[in-house]
Amino acid sequence: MPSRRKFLQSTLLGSAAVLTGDTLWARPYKLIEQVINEPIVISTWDFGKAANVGAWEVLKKGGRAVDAVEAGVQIPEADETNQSIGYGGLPDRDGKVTLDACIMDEHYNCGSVMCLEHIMHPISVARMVMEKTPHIILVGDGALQFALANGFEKINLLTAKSEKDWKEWLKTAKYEPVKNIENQLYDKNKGQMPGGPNNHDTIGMLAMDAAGNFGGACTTSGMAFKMHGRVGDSPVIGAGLYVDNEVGGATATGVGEEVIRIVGAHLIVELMRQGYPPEAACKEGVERIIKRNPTRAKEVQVGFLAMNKKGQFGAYCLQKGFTYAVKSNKEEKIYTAQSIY
Ligand code: SD4
Repeated sequence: MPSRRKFLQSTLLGSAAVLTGDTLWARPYKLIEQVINEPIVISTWDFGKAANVGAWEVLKKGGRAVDAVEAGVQIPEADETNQSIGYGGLPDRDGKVTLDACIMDEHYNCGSVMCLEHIMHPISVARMVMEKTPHIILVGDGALQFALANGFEKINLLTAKSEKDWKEWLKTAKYEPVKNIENQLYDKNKGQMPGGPNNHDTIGMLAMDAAGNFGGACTTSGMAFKMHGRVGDSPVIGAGLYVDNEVGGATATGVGEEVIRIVGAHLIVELMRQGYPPEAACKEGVERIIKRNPTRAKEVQVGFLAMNKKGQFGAYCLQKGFTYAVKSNKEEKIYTAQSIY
């Protein structure tokens, strides 16, 4: 008599179901089968447009996706007018600018730095952790010592503007992240930051190169005026960023605590593995956050961005206002993500 396992294997083989050990996983969506090798880069927020240009320089020459994302996110890291990433980022409540970043390549290699001070390009330190150490994560002083030992320059990341904003914040010292702009100096009446409307958040970037391989990077100064030592989702592999070269990649922006709880980026990649289109996978991630705490979900912003191996991309967020930038041979565009609220 055929065993139960053999019976299931023979009857379900044609219906895109797989048998793993004794567990049967039925896939409700069509699997991604065709891979189109066209380079493309996508990244969070409207400032992602300039970052994508940096990545495209690598992609258009047939370079690797991981090189492209590193080069791309270095642009906002060095931009002192961007107060949520790298140099010029808003400090923690003690006045220290602490940076978080991570990177992944097409072989599940990953590197991350957390709470790193004094270094302009945390993404490149994360890459060095990935390539030159037996580890994945270095934090705080250990990360700084590693960076300095490898030739990175020690600089002051706190610009006069960010110091002024921090001193202003100290007058009330209220930690109340504002939706879309996790900065307590956002002027709700004017609808903009004191420094202008473009002070958004973290950059998460995903690229597919001409060989069809994926890379991803995520870098941030984290939530403005956070507790010293606080680390968000951005440098946490699987939360702020995940790349699986069989499936695609995902990245997150917004209040990191909510993203970590559901291991957001990994969840979205796994949903795409099951056949969810990128936008549907991102929506499912956002709904998971709502399910956990509907009241909290109304108060904060979280946005997810994802791309699959076909080069299809999509995003979803809790609150209106999350934008993302796309660059490929076909288009260079900023999209507004759909939102729940
Ligand atoms: C963090 N996710 O540190 C980052 C910050 C961010 O929108 O993306 N804010 O939690």
